[in-house]
Amino acid sequence: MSDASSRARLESLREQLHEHSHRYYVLDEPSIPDAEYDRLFRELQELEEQHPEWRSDDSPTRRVGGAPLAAFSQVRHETPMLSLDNAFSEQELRDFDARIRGRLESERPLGYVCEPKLDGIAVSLLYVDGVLVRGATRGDGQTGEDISENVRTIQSIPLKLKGESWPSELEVRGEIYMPRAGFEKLNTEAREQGSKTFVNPRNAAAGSLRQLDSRITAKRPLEMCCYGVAVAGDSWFERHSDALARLADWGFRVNAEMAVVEGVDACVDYYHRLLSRRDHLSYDIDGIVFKVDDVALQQKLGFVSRAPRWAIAHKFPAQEETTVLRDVEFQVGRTGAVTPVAKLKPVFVGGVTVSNATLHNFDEIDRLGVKIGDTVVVRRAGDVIPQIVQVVLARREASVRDIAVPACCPVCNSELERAPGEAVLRCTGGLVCAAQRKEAIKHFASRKAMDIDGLGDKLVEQLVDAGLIETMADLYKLSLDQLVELERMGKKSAENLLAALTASKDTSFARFLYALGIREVGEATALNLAQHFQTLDALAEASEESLLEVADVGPIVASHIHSFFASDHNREVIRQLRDCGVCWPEVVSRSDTDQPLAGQTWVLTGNLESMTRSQAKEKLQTLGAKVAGSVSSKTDCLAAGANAGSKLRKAEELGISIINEAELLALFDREKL
Ligand code: 5U1
Repeated sequence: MSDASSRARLESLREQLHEHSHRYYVLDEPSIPDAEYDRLFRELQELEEQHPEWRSDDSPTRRVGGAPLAAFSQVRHETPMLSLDNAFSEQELRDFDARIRGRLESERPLGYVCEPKLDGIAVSLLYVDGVLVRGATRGDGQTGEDISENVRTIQSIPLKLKGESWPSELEVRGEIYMPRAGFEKLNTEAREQGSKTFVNPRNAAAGSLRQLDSRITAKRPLEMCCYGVAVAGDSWFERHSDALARLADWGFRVNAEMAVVEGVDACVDYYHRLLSRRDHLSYDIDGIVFKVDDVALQQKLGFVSRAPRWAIAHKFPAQEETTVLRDVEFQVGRTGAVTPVAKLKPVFVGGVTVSNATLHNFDEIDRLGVKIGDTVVVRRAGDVIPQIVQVVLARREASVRDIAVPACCPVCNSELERAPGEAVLRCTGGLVCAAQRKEAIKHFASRKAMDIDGLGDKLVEQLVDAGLIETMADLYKLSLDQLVELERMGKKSAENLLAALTASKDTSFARFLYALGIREVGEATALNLAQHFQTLDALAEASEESLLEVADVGPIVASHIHSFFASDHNREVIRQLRDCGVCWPEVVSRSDTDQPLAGQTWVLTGNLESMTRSQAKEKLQTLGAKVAGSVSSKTDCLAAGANAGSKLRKAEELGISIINEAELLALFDREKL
């Protein structure tokens, strides 16, 4: 290739990769497979290696990070990075609105932009002639640190602006944050490797940005959401909401929850709406920022000290609080894992009162260095169970005592063992251990397993404690006379339970396998095993080698499955279950090419009359579909039952295919499911 055509190819590759990154990381709408992206990326890397003179700071190859720096240099912010005043109650928010309307001598309700306040690190990005030239931390608002190398590695930050018309010098402000899922994954890996965990996503984001080696930052799941611009000279925007819309046009991620409202009552409504959804967002927020939308009014209002008069952050209840660790109890799970559970002085955190928190395992206790009597920081965010994330050593008193590792199972006194390389202590009692029996039966009865309506955790404990059941098979031998003897059990409830037990006997092979509670066999693996072996006998006789042929099954899972079926006790329980009438239809074999929905993502919503949602999910999975919980541009089809709500509306907005229950049933019929 001539130099001219190599150069043209290089420019084209850069353009294509910028476009695909934007689609993938900002719009969540990838248009090519990952493998194709990787191929283009490698081609660009090779061209840049052949022509080092063509390397450039705005090339997508810069996202992998570069040589470590000795130190960060200081950056002076031309326009200071302001902070925000806070409102801690609805009244304080109303006072803010009344105050500024008074200053503006306005009787009419003001237009506000409402934005979630992300719990991350505030940064400023400088673009000159559309190219990112500098990224800086907020620092003290006047001077920050130059973290350009690190921000370049964050895929949702454009290295070049999209479109044509932007100010020749543009400063963009926003928050760099770590989504919760990425944070949990990072901490799980750190725990497995015995390295230090981060206290919360904000600290993880800060720690990742503070790296002098940008190759480390490049491996961290960071994102940026933009909330403002600073442009010298002419006024570019009449409204803050226009600025946000332009930022999106130029390729930045702005928060999808952003809304423009009129008046303080609407702000209060927005606050409550988002507070109720806080746990379901994929990132931490610590409140809502309300900003006067009209830029001319913002200018009239001006600033007081270092905060604008035209904006306020209405804070949410804290997700971290301090409390006292009163004691530690040990819970034995279904697989015998002994989990230390912190008993806390009750504390209001993340919107609920928390009195228990997980300590994960004994390595975690060592890592935290926590003792009974310590003051600790508890975090509760999202769907994750409350955790102790830090000890407040400054408040440690002389009376604290060590947490003793139990010498034997706290429930059945069997020996405890620790497998090489595992942080978890396990009870060796197997089904001798009442705790393991109870947990195994709870799992067996649960919704995604045998779905035994009315058989909740408390009732399982009651049945085991009363000596009425020892194994899951015993459930199907219960009589009305036995049940009505139980405390708080009336005749009607007992009859309902017996009917639910009978109904649960008609199941699917995959559900039954999942219900057995074999270690590491989740729903998806159970489905793969059922498809692969088709019969229980074939699976029970399978060698570890043949188990490895199943998708998702590695050596550890294969060994768990093999030893499960090697146990006489387990075989006997399965025999009894089948004798009691547990059965399933024959499994129809489907090769990958035989899966009509392979590669598709489906979402189920609304009430289905002819089957439960989890039955529908299983059938869709059998046909090769991935079944997701929410509608996005990646959804291929929404199956909507009666009374479908927001998911149906979103699918309609996005122009996604929608089918009703009758059409779903027709699909299953056609596919003989
Ligand atoms: N969403 C959002 N967060 N946040 C933080 N907007 C926003 N605006 C800020 C800050 C500090 O400051 C401007 C109002 C100056």
